[in-house]
Order: sequence, then C-alpha cells, then structure tokens
Amino acid sequence: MHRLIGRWFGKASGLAVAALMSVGEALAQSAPDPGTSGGIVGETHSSIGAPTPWGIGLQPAAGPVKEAIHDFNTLVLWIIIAITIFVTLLLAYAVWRFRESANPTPSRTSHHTMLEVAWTVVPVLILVIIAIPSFRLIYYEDRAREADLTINVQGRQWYWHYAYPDSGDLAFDSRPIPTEELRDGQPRNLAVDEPLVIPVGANVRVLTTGQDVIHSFFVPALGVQKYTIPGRTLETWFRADRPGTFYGQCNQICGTNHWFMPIEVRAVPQAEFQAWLEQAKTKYAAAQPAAPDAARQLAALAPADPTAVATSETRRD
Ligand SMILES: [Cu+2]
Repeated sequence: MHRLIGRWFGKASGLAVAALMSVGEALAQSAPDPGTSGGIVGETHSSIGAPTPWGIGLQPAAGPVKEAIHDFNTLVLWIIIAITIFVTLLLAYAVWRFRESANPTPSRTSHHTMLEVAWTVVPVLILVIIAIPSFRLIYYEDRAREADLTINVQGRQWYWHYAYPDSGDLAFDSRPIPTEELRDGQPRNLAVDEPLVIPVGANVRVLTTGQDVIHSFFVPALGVQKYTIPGRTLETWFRADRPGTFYGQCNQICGTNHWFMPIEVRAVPQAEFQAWLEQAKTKYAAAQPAAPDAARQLAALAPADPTAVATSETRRD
C-alpha cells in the first residue's frame, strides 16, 4: 500500500511539473508563440471567429491570450481523462474482484488510515496542479504590461461604443447589419456596420465600462471576455498575431436586445491601421453631433416654465 501511494505521489508531482512547463511558455506578452495550439480535441475549422456546423473544441487562437487558454484547457482535459479512466477501471475491478460468488464472506473493514489519507491528499494535489497554471492564466489575462494601444469599450443598451483615447476623441458606435442588407461573407447577427479595428501584433489594452447595465465584451478567438459595469472601469488586453476578422457577442444577459450586440474585430497590418485611423477621425467627427455643454443639458432637465411640468404630470395620469 505504501508503495502504491508513493507511486501516486510520483505521478502527481510529475504532472505538476509538466503543467508548469507547458503553461509557463505562453505567458510572455512580448514573445509571440508560433506553435499551433488547440488542445487534443482540435479547433473549429474557421479562419474567422464565427461558429461552424459541427464545430467542436475551442475557436482557433488568433493571439497569445487564446493560446494560453488552449494550453490550460488541454492540461485540464488530460487530467479529466486520466481521472475518468482511473475511476472506471477501479470500479470495474471492484465489481469483478468482490462479486458475491468470488467473495462469499465480505470483510468487515470500515477504516484504513493510509487509504483515507491518500484519497484526501491526492485530490488536493490535483487541485494544486490545476490552481497554479490557472492563477498564472488569470494574471496573464489581467492587464497589458506594455500596451501599444488603448481602446475603451462601453456596453450600451443595445449596441457597442468604442473609443480610441490615443487618437484624440475618436469614438463611434457599432451596430449589427440587418439581415436584408448583408453582403456575401457577412455572417448574420455577427457582422456590424462599424467594426473595431486593431493593428496586427499590437498589445491592445482594453478598458471596459457599462453605460446602463452590465454587458460583457466577449471575443473568443482573441481570448477576451470582460464585463462592462456601470461606474467601474475594468482592464484586460489582447493581441491578434494574424490579420483577420474575429467575431464575438455580448455574453451577459443585458435586456430585450441582448442578442443584438455582436462584436466584430478586424485585425489589419499596421500601415492599413494608420490609414483607417486617419479616415476614421474625419468620418466619425462628421457623423457625431457636437456634445451638448453641461449648462444646456441641465436646462433641458429642469424646465423653467412651471406649466410644462404640470402638462407632463397631467399626461402621466
Ligand atoms: Cu449587452
């Protein structure tokens, strides 16, 4: 029995080392990992982050955050497989070995100290093996150490508002394209009129806030999911290591038109991004009405004419 427990410990600590090595590699924000990832169940075969029929597994990684998620997913999946096989074999063995015909007088043993220690310590060890890379991943996703670009994401009922604070007051709204106006290659309920554009290879700091209720900024291919909470600013980051269009959705139930909040991120080469930035500044400046000043907003909220108040009260009855 002692030897058996010893072997379990040996195997478990071996797994722990493997876990730390495999997840540690992907956790440098500056060095892109050229290796393929996707876990043992593979990836959905879609170059864009849109769902595919019969697609299983995680979406293809478009950047390092998603790769780190893939690695962690693979580790946990192997642990699950090992536990499932172990328990199945143990159960089958017990059923066969201790069947009534082979074991007519059952043992009256009710305690076995070493065995009880083992089945407490081993699961704890497995949880530690999972916890260490899990915390590393959480801190990796937490914030951009060296951000090349900051984007403010605001969830609103029911559309997205994006701002590029590095480029003055560049900001715009993003809404889905109605089904009847979709062009070829635009996925329904995912394609938007004004996508979020980012340069390939740039560490993008994302700051999220909510205007009205809690929304959630979720782009699986980039490994980003962050709540947008009114009155708070949350931070996360992502990087796209290849050009492409990646889709996501608000994944926090936020009201009637929750389904109406798709996200489209277009990763383009740096030069193309600069060109987009220049035209976007003039385009969105022209599209947006000048913000009303505070005095005018206050005046609008408190009507000077008392009869106006009376009228609105009457109307409420
Ligand atoms: Cu929402």
